[in-house]
Amino acid sequence: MSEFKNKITALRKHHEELLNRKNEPLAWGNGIYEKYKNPIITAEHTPLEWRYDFNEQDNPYLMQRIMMNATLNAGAIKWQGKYVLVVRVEGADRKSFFAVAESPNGVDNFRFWPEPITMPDDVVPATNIYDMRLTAHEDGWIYGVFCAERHDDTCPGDLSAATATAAIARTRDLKTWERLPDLKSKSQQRNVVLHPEFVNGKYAFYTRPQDGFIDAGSGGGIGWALVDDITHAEIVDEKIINARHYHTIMEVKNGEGPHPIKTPQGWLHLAHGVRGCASGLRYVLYMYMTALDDPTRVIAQPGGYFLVPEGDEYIGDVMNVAFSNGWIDDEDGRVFIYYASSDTRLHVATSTIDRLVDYCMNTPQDGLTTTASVKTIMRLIEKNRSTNKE
Ligand code: BGC
Ligand code: BMA
Repeated sequence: MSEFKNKITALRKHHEELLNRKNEPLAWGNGIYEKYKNPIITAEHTPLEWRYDFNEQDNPYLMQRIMMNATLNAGAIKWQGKYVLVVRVEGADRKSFFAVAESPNGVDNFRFWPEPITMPDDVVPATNIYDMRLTAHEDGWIYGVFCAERHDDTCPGDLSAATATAAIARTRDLKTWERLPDLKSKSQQRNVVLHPEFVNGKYAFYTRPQDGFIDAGSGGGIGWALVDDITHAEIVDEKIINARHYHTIMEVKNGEGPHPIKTPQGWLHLAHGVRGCASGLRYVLYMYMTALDDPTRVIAQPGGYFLVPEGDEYIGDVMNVAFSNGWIDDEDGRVFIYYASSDTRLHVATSTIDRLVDYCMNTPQDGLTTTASVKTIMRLIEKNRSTNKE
């Protein structure tokens, strides 16, 4: 065999080993969920056909012709018995695109489908698209709501001026997507999520109004809006359902993660919170619950964060970021939480509906001051004192 062929064989073997690598839960977590030893999808998981030209004449050095930079912020869905992610893949050119990867068990053996998604453009094409939330809606379609980013041409001199808009597409097979007009809104929008059920006969969106491209500013928090016609979606009335507070993990920004999971006790929500610090922004995940009869009424708000970057997770393109826009609630009550670390790679954490509801209902709320936090700790110490006496 030629040297070139040998190189290809070795490359494919190395890639297969990565794809087939077993994952295992880490011991000694917080009891709320298990994190895992390996990330589930990295840029190295992307198919070799996307990156290498395998023609010896054209690529004698067997170079990567197209490099992949990161795999992050995936939408998730259980689909035909498989754990399926619509991954945000980012190339070396900083353009994100969507690609489907599936696993037989949700924690390892993720494999990309052979081709990335070709997402049709809206009337005004976007420069970049990312962070898809998947919703199998009761109307029968699977929707993907994602951020479409364009240069802000009202600032011609500023190359970094941009606008964020919620884009909407739908599919029945995750392969062919029908693009609907972008969500019309008075403000810019990122982190928009479609609720899976009709509410008062209307489509319901979690929103995140923002003053500018980066700044949530007076946007207030996670919003909610009802929409009559998904094919011409427009926010008319928007109310804030999960507000931000001073000196919390979500002082600067927050945003809905994936759509909430329905449980007998209420809707379970996963969201991200952002605070500023000397080293930049810190993105962490938090949870809350809302009432079954009114998904906008918060019934539980555990204080502080739920999941943060740890160890190697801190390091990456955008340091100190844990971000999630996908989870799967399985038939047996298990929950697979897909999160990305530092905008670089994807991980899974596993829990159950029962544990997550317990976490939401029984974790003390944030009292918003040191005095309140110490009181909360003292109450637990007292409780343990009397328990230990029994
Ligand atoms: C990036 C996103 C980021 C956003 C706001 C975009 O250009 O692609 O990952 O969330 O800017 O910082
Ligand atoms: C946000 C998100 C994500 C990203 C995060 C950190 O605004 O929409 O795309 O993970 O910033 O860069």
